[in-house]
Amino acid sequence: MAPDMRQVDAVIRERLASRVALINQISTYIVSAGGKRIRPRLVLLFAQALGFEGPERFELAATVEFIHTATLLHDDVVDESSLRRGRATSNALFGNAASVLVGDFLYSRAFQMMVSVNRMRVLDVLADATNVIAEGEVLQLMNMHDPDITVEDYLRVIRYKTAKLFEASARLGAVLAGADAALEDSCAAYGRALGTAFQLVDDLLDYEGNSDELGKNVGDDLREGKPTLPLLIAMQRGSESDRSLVRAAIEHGEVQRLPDIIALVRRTGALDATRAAAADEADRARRCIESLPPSGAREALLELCVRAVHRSS
Ligand code: GRG
Repeated sequence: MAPDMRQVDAVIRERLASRVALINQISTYIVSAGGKRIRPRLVLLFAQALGFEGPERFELAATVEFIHTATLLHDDVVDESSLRRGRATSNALFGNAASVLVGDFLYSRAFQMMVSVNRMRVLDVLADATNVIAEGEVLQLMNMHDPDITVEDYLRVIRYKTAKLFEASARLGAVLAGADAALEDSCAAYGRALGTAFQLVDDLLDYEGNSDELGKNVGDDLREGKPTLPLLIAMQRGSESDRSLVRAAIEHGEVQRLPDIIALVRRTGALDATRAAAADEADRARRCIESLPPSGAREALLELCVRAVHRSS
């Protein structure tokens, strides 16, 4: 994929340009820090798997990366995060106002780019996706500091805030290739399941991971009182005193209890159970693309299912 990803990077660089110096400075800062570029890969791989080779694939791959980057800029402000992609966050360096506004620039530039592709279905998919992502963030805000949310409530948040953009990216590859509705839906279902697996692992790495490898601070979810699956499972499986510990940590964001909570999510098998849930989602994703014709792109999509579950960054 390397040559294709270079083309995407070229579109990203070209489309970052603004007449306003601070926009160039901040957007280049965050984009040049890299990132895994998973969402653009999904656009390219589905387009390729279904035989589409037009240049619109690069434009849309860059578009979903811009939307992703805009959400990261906004999310780091909302979460008051200080580390992202191994560097100080944009909000830590340039302030909240500049970060939010440059996020707005990237988000609206993404809309200019999707319009340039001149297909109503593309607008439909991305307008819907960005709206759902915003709903996911607001739902998450409503769940903050609430230890009584259900696993279904949690899954709804991650399907909206994370899996939706994976779903849209996969669907766009199919849209470009002119796939029929059933095939488009299978590609989208792959993206949704992969994105869910990806966020489940994100949430377990917040307890199990290493800040250097992850490029962001571990323990941030606990500091914010986010009731993620490892904590929900630890409460289900733990003793009365374990439950009290987790409830208090979620209610008050008690990050000083992080070592105890890490020990607890390990001892109760909550981290293993979260990874098993991610593996189930990855299996679901795999099944969605079984009927695609064999190709290098299909192999790469299958490989992504393995990597989403076993990643450490
Ligand atoms: C601007 C549409 C819009 C919405 C704003 C703040 C917000 C509403 C949404 C945030 C959604 C969000 C950040 C979800 C988490 C997604 C996630 C797992 C991010 C990390 O993705 P990686 O690991 O990042 O792919 P890299 O750095 O590799 O690109």
